[in-house]
Amino acid sequence: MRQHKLALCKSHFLDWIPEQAERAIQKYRMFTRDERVLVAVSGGKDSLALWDVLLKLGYQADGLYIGLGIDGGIGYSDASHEKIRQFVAARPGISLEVVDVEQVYGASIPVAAENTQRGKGRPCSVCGLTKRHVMNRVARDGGYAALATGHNLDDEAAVLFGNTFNWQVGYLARQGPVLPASHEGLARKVKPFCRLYERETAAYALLAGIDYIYDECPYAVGATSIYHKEVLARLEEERPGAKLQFYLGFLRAREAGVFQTAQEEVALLTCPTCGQPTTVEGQCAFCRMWDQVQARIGMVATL
Ligand code: Q46
Ligand code: ZN
Repeated sequence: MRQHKLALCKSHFLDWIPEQAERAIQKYRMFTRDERVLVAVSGGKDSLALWDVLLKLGYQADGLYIGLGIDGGIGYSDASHEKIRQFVAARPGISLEVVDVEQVYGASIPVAAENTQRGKGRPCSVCGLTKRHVMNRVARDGGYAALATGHNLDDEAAVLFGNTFNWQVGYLARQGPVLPASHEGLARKVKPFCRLYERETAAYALLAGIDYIYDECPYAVGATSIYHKEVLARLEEERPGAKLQFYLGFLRAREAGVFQTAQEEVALLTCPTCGQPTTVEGQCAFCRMWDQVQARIGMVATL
């Protein structure tokens, strides 16, 4: 790990990653051992490594898998789900909740995207909105204090780069390792791996014997975040530690209140249908979108 001028053997590395995660959990006050944490798992290395680490550290961590119904020619969702099943089977006693979007809402993500304005040929917006809603709902209904995602430093630095490049000060004000609960009953959102490089979480998964899906979601191809990651990788190549410095420097500036003026208080209302927060009067974006999808699909079915 050139950025830390540190080289570890397998057994020390397997201790070092949980130590780093523990330090982040403590430093940013993410959750305690008395609280229940819901880990959103996708079948990829980061989220499965995170779940493994939290269990090893003795946290009360349950998993949530959201079946998106994405095939993309590689059976992406089925393959991801299979990796998670294997992970759970190898750890008796752990708990996983599965929400299949098609079963619950009547259409897979790609089909929903084709049937709404929001999709416009790319399902990511529909997908993001749906995942956020489901994660909030399961965390709220299950009484979880925190919702943990496997975002790593590369993810966070890429988002930060995008937000800075476009001077999205409102987003900058909200970006961080912990997003406090914005609404009654909602869980805070936390990212215990936010200071770990992607290659470190990948190495951890490999060394810990965690089998994960190597393929990215087929719809991720061409995303601007991937382009931003490439730009940052070039910086990192020449200056080891550049990404970490960029992100930690931002967190310090944020802590010092640099973005405080941008933190305008948006009045949050409650969606009358699902009870989740929304900034608009009436139904939230999630409920409006799925009403539209279900109406369209229903129309097609009756033709
Ligand atoms: S899963 Fe969903 Fe991502 Fe696939 S459809 Fe797009 S948003 S790329 S994290
Ligand atoms: Zn709603």
